[in-house]
Amino acid sequence: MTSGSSTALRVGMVGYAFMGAAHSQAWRTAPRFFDLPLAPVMAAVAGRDPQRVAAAAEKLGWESAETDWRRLVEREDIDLVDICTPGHTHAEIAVAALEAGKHVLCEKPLANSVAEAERMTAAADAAAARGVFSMCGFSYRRTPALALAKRLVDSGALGTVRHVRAQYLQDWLADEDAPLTWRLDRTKSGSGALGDIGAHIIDAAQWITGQDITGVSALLETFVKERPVGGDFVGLGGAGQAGGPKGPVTVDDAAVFSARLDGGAVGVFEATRFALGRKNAMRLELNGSEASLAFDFEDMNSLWLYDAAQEPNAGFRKIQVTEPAHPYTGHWWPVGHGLGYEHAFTHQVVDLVEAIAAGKQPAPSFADALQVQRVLEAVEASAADESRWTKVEGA
Ligand code: SOE
Repeated sequence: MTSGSSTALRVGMVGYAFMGAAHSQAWRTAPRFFDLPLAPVMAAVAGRDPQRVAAAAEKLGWESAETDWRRLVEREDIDLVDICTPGHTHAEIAVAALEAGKHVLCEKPLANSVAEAERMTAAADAAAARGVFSMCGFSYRRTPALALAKRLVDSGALGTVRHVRAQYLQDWLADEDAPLTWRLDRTKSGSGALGDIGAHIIDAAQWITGQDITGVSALLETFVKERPVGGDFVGLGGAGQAGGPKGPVTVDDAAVFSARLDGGAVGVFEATRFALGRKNAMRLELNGSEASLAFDFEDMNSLWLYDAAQEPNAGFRKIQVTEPAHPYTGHWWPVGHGLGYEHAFTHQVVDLVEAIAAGKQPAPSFADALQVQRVLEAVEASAADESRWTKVEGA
């Protein structure tokens, strides 16, 4: 289905804000550091505002701009649609793109409800049977230290995993005057900290342990119930107009839950954008019968390992995940120079392009992301009645 050069993969991206910039960087950089079997071409970016999308195309390096995502889906020269828009638009764009024969990369969380995610998964499964593939952008899977953690767990180094301790802590909403952006509007984002960053730790925990969450006991809290409408939008929050009009926050500010996993592990999960001083502390600690692992994204080039047999008295050992033997790192800078936030997005593109070229389903599939969506929904159901243990649908 590729047009133009036989090895080209022509990409159309929808949305060009924070995630759009991260994905643009990935599409541009991946072929410069990795030998890819198909050559990504940054063919078009779509957004509603003509001036802003044209400026974004220029700045981020896209060949053309469209003011309606439907044009990307219709364009015969587009092979893959990359969805970087708020959650409420994912299902419609993804299903239309897959039905039009385009591969799809869709930002997380996959959708705003299980029903939407099921529809997307059905479209993805039907498309995969025709050689058209889809992936959900749980980018942290491609952080070298977490990919190494997965490798270690798969090798049996931890033995049986018994405890999962997962946190995702940020602080960009701690200012009560931060403006009411789409991430605080349930009709657009689906949920708050839970879906935005909790989804990442749910996916990481399930993927690394190979165990699915089967039930949860949860609570959600919204600390700041109203926020300024308008104001200077900077980064993810920025300064709202104190004293000006306010609107309701309709999502959670913090999500906390305990969980059972189907391999026998128990888990504790916490997601908040109110943890002052924590900028992007995506943390995971696993305790197995033979060893423990610990990771904190704020020190993302390190993975901590405690092996009970080898180092009973030495405590945790730091693995500097910057060596050529480690996942992805050998393609970058000489030993020890380290990587950053954006590299996981580049690795995501690499893995996606390789899977498409090989005619294989990339991971995480929409079905994997649907399982995360089911956990999100179970957390909300449990939190609605805090005393209730809630089984994850299908578990
Ligand atoms: C905001 O909390 C955010 O940008 C998330 O939406 C991303 O998925 C995460 O990678 C960084 O934080």
